[in-house]
Amino acid sequence: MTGRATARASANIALVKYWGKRDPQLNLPARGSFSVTLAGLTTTTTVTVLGNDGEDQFVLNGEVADAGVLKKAKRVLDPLRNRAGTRAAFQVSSTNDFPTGAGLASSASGLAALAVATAGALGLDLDATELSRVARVGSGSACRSLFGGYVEWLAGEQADGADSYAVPRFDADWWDLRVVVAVVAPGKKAVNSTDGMTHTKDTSPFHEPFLATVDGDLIAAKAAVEGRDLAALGRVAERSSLRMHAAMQGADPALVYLAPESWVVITAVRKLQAAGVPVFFTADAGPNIKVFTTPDAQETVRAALLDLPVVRRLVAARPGGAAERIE
Ligand code: 2P0
Repeated sequence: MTGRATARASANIALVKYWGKRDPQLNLPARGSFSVTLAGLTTTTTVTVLGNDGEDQFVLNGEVADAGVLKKAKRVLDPLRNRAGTRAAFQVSSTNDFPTGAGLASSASGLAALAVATAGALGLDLDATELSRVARVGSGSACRSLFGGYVEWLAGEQADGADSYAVPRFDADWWDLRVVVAVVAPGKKAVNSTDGMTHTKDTSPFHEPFLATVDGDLIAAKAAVEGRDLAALGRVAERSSLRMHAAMQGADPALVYLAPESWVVITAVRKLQAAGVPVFFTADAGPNIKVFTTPDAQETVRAALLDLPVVRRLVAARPGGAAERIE
């Protein structure tokens, strides 16, 4: 059996955060989450089915990938190999066009592109929902990158994960928001998300209270996007992010992803809000701050952020499309 396919997928940023699993093996989340897929920040992946049963090879950005990357990739490759009824090894070549160190998770776009390309190379005819389930096992947030625009990941209840996949709620052009990532501290994060979630669940007395807020935030966030209400979406996104960080910081030992520089940016965003500028922030498992605004206010927001000595650079993004096979 031989075959080859190339796919492309974009990163996403959660407006209602995923932080906690009901099943770490299958990446089944404790609650749902809601994100926007970003145009431009993409991973392009080519998968070739090798005609033997040797080892999988994975080249990431032109270099042989480390064991951690291969381990995550196998969580996508192995189930698809089984479904196709083959023992053939894969050669994978994956390239991120991300600005490095922007704190935009490449695992989401990476595992989503890998799922689409591998299914294509094997000749498996899987729809986007099925590919979303497959990508989820590689990295939870990757299931959201199968779709464009504003996307909800359903937590589901079933033990096998059949009902835990992403659903597109609004197209990218429903609401033309702008995203400005304020890069304050490039570099690899100290604790990866998988370990951070486990540690938070095991030791933070604030984890359950955080989870208890998620279902209500999902309803509020979808209503805000439906009404194109930036102030309402900002309220949900900011509280979801800060409550997630409160849960992390309640872990023992504490998990602190935000830096002093992060708070300088957050304070500047609050100042803009007080001056009537339509803008809000969110932060993930790292110190960089993602700032959302409107096309009209984008220049005002960019100028204010560039004025801050802690900001090393800005990365611009906007809502984008679904993962797709390109070859
Ligand atoms: C999110 N994050 O909703 C949250 C907010 C980071 C903070 O999803 O263990 O790389 O592979 O399922 O998907 C990052 O976690 O973790 C993430 P795994 P993943 O975007």
